[in-house]
Amino acid sequence: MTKNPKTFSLLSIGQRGVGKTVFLAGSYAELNADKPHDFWFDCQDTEVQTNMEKILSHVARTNLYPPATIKITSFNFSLKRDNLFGKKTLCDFRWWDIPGESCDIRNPDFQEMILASHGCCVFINAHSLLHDAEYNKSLDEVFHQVVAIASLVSQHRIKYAFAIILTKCDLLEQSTVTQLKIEQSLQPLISRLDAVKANYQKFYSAIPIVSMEGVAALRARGAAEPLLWLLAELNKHHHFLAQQNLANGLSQSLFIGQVLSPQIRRYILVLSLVSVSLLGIFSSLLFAFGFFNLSPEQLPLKEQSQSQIHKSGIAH
Ligand SMILES: Nc1nc2c(ncn2[C@@H]2O[C@H](COP(=O)(O)OP(=O)(O)O)[C@@H](O)[C@H]2O)c(=O)[nH]1
Ligand SMILES: [Mg+2]
Repeated sequence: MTKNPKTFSLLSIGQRGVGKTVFLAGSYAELNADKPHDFWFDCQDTEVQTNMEKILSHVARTNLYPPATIKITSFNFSLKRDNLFGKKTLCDFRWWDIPGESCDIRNPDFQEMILASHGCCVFINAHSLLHDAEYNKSLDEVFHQVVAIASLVSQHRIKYAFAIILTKCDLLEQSTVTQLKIEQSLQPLISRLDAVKANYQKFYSAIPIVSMEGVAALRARGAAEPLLWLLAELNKHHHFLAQQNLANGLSQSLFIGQVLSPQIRRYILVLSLVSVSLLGIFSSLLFAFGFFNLSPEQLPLKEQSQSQIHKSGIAH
């Protein structure tokens, strides 16, 4: 057993219905499947565990996705690993599923959550991204929030990681053209993340319901990949730093040795968001005039494979 495994807080950003609960249930189902697995999640909270089991049995019974009424608002896990010497806790993590409407940077609770976090899952509905103009408009706000956090992180050299999770990819036709369209739609976010050298990775999530021998289940192959990647990144970077979240990273970089009051920390956060929004408007204009258009050869086609996760910190 590892003494004092690290605890990471993960923020999730994404509107209601984007697929956060299904993603969590899929990740849980994948890592807790019957077959022996290198890693698995242990719930520290019996209520959460009951809800997870409720979701999975709902799928098995009805062949349908869980209703929105089964909510997982906070999820405390331990990531465990089996090796020759027995079971080992690699790290603990706290996940907050924030309702879409609360993901507003003017909301003080949301500001506190951002400041207490070590990493972030950004959920984007891939199907709506390609087929729904209204959804695309609403994504501007999400992009601004993510870029604002990334700018703050980069200005203050705080270790932080973003998993950008494109949900419902099983609803899309699998083709290079589809992938190019996704890449193109995400370009306003990606180019700004690149500009501030953010540590991010894109993941294509597909968690359909499939029936095998008459029993329905979430097909969750690869579902846990984003969480494993995030935790591997955080584990790697926070090796020598005890529990550095965004808030104490800010305090350290701005006022060495001084503790920032919550109001000042929030003020810095809001200030950063406002400046990023202005920049966002400016870059949207550049897009509108075609300055950033990519040719197909410039677009990355392959994303990180599972094997890279094992090469990174967590597999050790
Ligand atoms: N086909 C498909 N549908 C999905 C997937 N993930 C979510 N959905 C659909 O999206 C709905 C909302 O998902 P949910 O996880 O409850 O959204 P949340 O509000 O972000 O927690 C579900 O009821 C499903 O109908 C997926 O991977 N594939
Ligand atoms: Mg939900």
